[in-house]
Amino acid sequence: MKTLENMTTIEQMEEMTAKLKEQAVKVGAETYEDRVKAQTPHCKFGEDGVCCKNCSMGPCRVTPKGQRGICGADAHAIAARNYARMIAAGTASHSDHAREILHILHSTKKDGPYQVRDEAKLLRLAAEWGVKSEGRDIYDVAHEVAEVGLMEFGKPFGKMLFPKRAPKERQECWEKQDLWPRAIDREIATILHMTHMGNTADPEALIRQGIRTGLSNGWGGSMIGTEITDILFGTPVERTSEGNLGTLEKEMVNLVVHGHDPAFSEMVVTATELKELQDHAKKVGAKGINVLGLCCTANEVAMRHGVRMVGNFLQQENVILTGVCDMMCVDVQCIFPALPKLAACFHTKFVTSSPIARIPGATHVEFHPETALEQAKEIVKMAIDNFKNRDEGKIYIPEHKQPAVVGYPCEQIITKLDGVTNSHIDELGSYRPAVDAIKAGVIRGAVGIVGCNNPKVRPDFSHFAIMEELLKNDILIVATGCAAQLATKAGLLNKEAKWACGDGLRRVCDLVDIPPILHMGACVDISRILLLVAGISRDWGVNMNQLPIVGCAPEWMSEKAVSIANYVIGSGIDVYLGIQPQVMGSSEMAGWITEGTRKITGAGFIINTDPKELVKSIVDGIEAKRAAIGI
Ligand code: SF4
Ligand code: MSK
Repeated sequence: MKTLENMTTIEQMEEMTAKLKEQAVKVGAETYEDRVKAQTPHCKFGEDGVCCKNCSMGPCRVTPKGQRGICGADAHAIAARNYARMIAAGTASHSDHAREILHILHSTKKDGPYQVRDEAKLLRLAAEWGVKSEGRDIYDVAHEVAEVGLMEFGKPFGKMLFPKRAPKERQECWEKQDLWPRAIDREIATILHMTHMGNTADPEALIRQGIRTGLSNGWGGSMIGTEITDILFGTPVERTSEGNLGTLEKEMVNLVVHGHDPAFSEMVVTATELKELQDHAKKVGAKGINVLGLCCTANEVAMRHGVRMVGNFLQQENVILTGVCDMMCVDVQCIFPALPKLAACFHTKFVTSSPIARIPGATHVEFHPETALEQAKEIVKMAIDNFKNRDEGKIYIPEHKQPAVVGYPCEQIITKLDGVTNSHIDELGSYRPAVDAIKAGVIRGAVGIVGCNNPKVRPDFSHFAIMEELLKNDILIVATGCAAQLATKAGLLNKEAKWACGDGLRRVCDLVDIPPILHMGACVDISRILLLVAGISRDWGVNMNQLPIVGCAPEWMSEKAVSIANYVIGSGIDVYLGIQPQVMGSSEMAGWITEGTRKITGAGFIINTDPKELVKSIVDGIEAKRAAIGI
């Protein structure tokens, strides 16, 4: 069995970053570390959430001398409004990504650039949404399913469909508390309306609308994004990959796809496999084309193709600093606007592909579904042609890379459990073996570790410290986003990593043949975690808010994360945060997010910026939940 020595430590990752920083200094390039210094200390008003510029009488900020803005809004109203707007923006981002994917489904045709790959999933969704499929062409069904999905954004009457997938108790909570989302765009617009000057100043009302909007993301936009992506590109299955900067190859054309929406990156991956382009790469002197993923696009293409994952959020600049990134092609979200300027210090071609993420200095190739494959071919050719422009004097590729096993959507988890005891009792399958293991205490519980990196804490350190401690305590981890990628980089996302587990979890990993951290995908795939917890609740007969299962975002940074955190607590699952939300200038808001929401949904935030203390509170929280249900 491999041991600690086989993994890549945080210190080794930091050494790698320091060497790449030397590259930056050599070429006179600025990196995020320089900008962090320039921005430190952060504005205290912003950090506390007590500045407002919602109208031009302001900006107003709460100070000992001025306790209210010009309109009379106090710290509580201002912090609550700012927080709600973060939820609206996060929900819009995830959900608009889903809307684009629905349009792709609507454009599918036999022999078209996009086709239906998972027909069974499409037919299940059609049945769930009341779309007739018998005797119909699969593409007619796909188009009608896409139309129903698109209506989830703006239907004028009724309420959203996917929340019906939740257990009965959760649905009753949402009904009773008036949290059942009506339509995604409507919930977002309601927040913007409520927070316009001269409207809501009551934190409770904003907290409630924030949760409802979050739910329209988790049990709406994100879930739609995940389902439709599976229908279009296939539901992922367990497969191997690799991760970290050592996956860049000196002798190959390195093409990095970065962002979130897999529609274009899927086509880029397809194009790199074409013989004509492989031959072209050889003609320019390369051994082939090495396509790699960054951030959540990496998770998407790794899960479906085994494409290697070059890094997570705070590694995006490092990739260019190696001097061997021939092209970085981005879609949407989490892309530093600093990248084109950095790319210009090297030979890297930086290409944007979406009207949603336009960045000065980039080459813009606007992606259209009808011509996607042709455009992808053009992009890959551009990357190949850039291979010759590398500057030998600017190359440094860190050696670190780790093998990983990825691709555990709910369906794959059930299949793995079926391998132990045949528990496939109905079409949905069952999590009973997992429930039995938790009940018996072999596994104490489970934690979904998700989210970004944030330079406010030592990058990746919190993820790692928390993962290491949870595994030791026999707590299974499911991971998505950049947290999953830290696990990849460290070497925790492979089956040999069972050395890191306590005896109980190690036995389960052996028996089920899984790594101790299950890679469930990208940020939108946190919706898979919701369905996993809902399924366990159904099979166990214990409410979601009583299960020894919690969420954790140790290094979160984005507005999407605030939306996610709200749909997770809206689903009755506690969320442990390693970064403070920007509301602490209001004692009322601090109380609402940690305690107040418990009266509404049965869950809240636990915040601690010290990873050691945070993980202790997670373990204690799981044990307290076990005790409360008598196990
Ligand atoms: Fe100031 Fe009120 Fe305008 Fe905000 S809405 S900027 S607190 S006057
Ligand atoms: S990419 S949202 S930095 S997880 Fe999804 Fe990573 Fe956070 Fe972006």
